[in-house]
Amino acid sequence: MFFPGVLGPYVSLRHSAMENIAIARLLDETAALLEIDAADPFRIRSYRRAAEAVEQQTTQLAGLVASDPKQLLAIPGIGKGMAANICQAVETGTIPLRTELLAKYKPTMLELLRLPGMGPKTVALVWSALGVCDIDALEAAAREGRLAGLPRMGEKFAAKLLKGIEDYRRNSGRFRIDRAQEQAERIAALIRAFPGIEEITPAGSLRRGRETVGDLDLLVTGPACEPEVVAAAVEHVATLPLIDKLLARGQNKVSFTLRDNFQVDVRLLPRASYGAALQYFTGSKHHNVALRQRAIKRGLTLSEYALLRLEDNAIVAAASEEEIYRALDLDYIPPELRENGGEIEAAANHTLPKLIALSNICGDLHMHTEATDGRDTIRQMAEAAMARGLAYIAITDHSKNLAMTNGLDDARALAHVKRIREVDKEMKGGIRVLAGIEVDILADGSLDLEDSTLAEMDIVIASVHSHFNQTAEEMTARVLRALKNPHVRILGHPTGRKILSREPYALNLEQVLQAAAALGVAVEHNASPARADLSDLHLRRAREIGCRIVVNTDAHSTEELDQMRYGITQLRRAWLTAADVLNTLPTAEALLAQLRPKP
Ligand code: DGT
Ligand code: CA
Ligand code: CA
Ligand code: ZN
Repeated sequence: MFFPGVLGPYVSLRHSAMENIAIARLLDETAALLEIDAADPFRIRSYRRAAEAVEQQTTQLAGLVASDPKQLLAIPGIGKGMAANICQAVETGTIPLRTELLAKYKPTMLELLRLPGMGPKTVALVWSALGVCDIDALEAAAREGRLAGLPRMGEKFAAKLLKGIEDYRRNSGRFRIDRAQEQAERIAALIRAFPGIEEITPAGSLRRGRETVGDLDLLVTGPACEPEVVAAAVEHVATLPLIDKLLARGQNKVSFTLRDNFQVDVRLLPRASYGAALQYFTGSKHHNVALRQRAIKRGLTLSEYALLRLEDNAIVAAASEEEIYRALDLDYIPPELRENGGEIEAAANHTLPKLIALSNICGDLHMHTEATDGRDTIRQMAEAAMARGLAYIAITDHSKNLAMTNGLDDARALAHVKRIREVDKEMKGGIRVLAGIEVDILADGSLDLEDSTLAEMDIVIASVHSHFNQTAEEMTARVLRALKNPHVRILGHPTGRKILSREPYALNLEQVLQAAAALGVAVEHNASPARADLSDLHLRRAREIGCRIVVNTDAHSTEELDQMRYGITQLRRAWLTAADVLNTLPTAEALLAQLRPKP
């Protein structure tokens, strides 16, 4: 059974031609092979984007290819070249570029790029020298000492790689919050096509703002409770075009996976019990256990359907979370706090903090431009930040030690400051553009640029980008030495971790935070979902110690300025308020006055 207007007449093609999901898989595989081939990132992205656009289509593209291929161009993200690729895919079962690249590489090699120390060149090398093309084979080669014969792949490299493989395996099956968020938005857009849907809300770990998400829980509600309508809605969800494998399908629940094995659980609920369901499925499990115990003490029982009175099963609250918390004599607890970390006690005592919100942020002090590894110009970054309502930004490109980013030497850094000051004038007060630098902390803790250069900057962020293998003593001494340089005003991404791909470097963070607080150096929370550096616990500790805290996007393009939202989520998980974060101050002057004074 299917519904006219939802799946339309193309359903019949499913048996005779290539499905959208298969076309998407070919495009995505081509993107993977291009990545191994170290191709232009924009080209790689165009294939990825095309794959996403294709799998999102509700009409089967094979039909269009047969009848009117020009219509492919109407799909956002599909240009002439991509349309030709889609036609080839439908007609021949492959894409010429993919075939060409498959002569050199295997798609499984993409996974190897996720491991520490494995760039495209190294991946290509272990393939050509040892025939290694997947993680199991690479692990065996490292264990058996077979990597030792290859350049720059000695014992130390093998040990680090084996540790990296272990971390990777432990993390696999989890997805970064930004990926989960993007998938949630795409799926919600498709579900919304069904008439009568009112709300689609992510629950679970995504709603709580965890750094990674195991599976996506989506709650869907509408006014109708008639069984036929619910059944039709379930059918709509169970036949969404981007479903790879349908795992389960019940009366009001559909579970499936996407192409990358990401699992999605969709639950359809009547409006009357939406609040109870949202509360239940947002979790966390530990928060819910504690909440249920509180209910029982009050003669109530809490389930995913309602908060009921035990004695007569009368409904006390069900439609909204607010009324459920209120009925339990609690202030409303924001999802980010629901980890059973003292939030229930605080809600009972009316001492929950007023958490920071995105709208409190007035500035962003860490971003890159085309001068180094960013994509856009100073002017474009300034305009984009202004459009997002910011009052000030700092342009902070890399220094020369990061050669692969085309980092700035002293002369280029000074010329860059000049250009930043020009753009600041061009913006005519619409937004303040501060001159800054993200200067590398070298292996010995000295900085990568002359003090006289740093003296020209409004904002100096010092960051570690190399020699991650130092011992905790070396690394701690290194960072402490950098903080002592009086020009340093912010410590960038303090632990160096990358979510799901790189552990923090060995570092006595407690000592570093203490020193930063004493010296008046602000510590950054890096909002990039790839970093989320500091963690929520570290941020709580930083506040306790009395560190000044800033939250920055580290944007490498105008769009990445939107990453601020993930940073705010993390700050909220750390119980921080607007007053705890410096770049909530309304003007650049107010902010600069709170940073370590310039020497
Ligand atoms: P994840 O998916 O590993 O990132 O973490 P969550 O928190 O999204 O966990 P998930 O998807 O297993 O379940 C979503 C929420 O549903 C969870 O936070 C609390 C609630 N829940 C699910 N199963 C149970 C259960 O067996 N007991 C309790 N108390 N709550 C549950
Ligand atoms: Ca989940
Ligand atoms: Ca789940
Ligand atoms: Zn950095």
